Amino acid sequence: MSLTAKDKSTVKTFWGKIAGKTDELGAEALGRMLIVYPQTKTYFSHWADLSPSSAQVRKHGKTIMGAVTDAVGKMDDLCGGLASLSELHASKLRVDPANFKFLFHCIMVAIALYFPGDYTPEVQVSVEKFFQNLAFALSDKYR
Ligand code: HNI
Repeated sequence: MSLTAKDKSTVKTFWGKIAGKTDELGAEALGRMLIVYPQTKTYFSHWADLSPSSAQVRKHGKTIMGAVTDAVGKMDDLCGGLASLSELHASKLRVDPANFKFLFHCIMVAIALYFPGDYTPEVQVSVEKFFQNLAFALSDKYR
């Protein structure tokens, strides 16, 4: 399902609202993913501590949300814009793309917890479509 002009503007406006909190949202989301979907821990077995308060988890959560924010600016060509990140996850990190939706689910839970008033059903529809397109783009180089 491709993003309409309305979806793009809704996501951009919403991202503007949450801009000051994206580091925290990323940390919350990654910490949750590692607990709620424990099979995802295998990819981070080289880290000393996988608990939500761990410095590595918090730092990487921030990195991931930084990449998501970057993707908000690339909504007109997500596959092109995320090609090298997709290549990295496919060839080097070898992350099963099924895991992308687990992380996106946790990011949405974090957003709903931190921004209950702003995360209306209308915003959720567009954000979910954006994440579906993002997961598709991140899976593009798996071949
Ligand atoms: Ni992901 C590294 C972005 C989902 C496992 N990941 C990165 C980096 C970015 C990134 C950015 C840093 C790249 C670099 O060093 O150049 N990852 C994203 C995004 C998503 C995502 C935008 C989707 C929302 N990654 C996932 C998922 C897993 C995952 C779902 C596994 C369950 N990523 C990794 C691992 C690394 C990684 C492992 C390397 C981490 C490290 O530091 O060792």
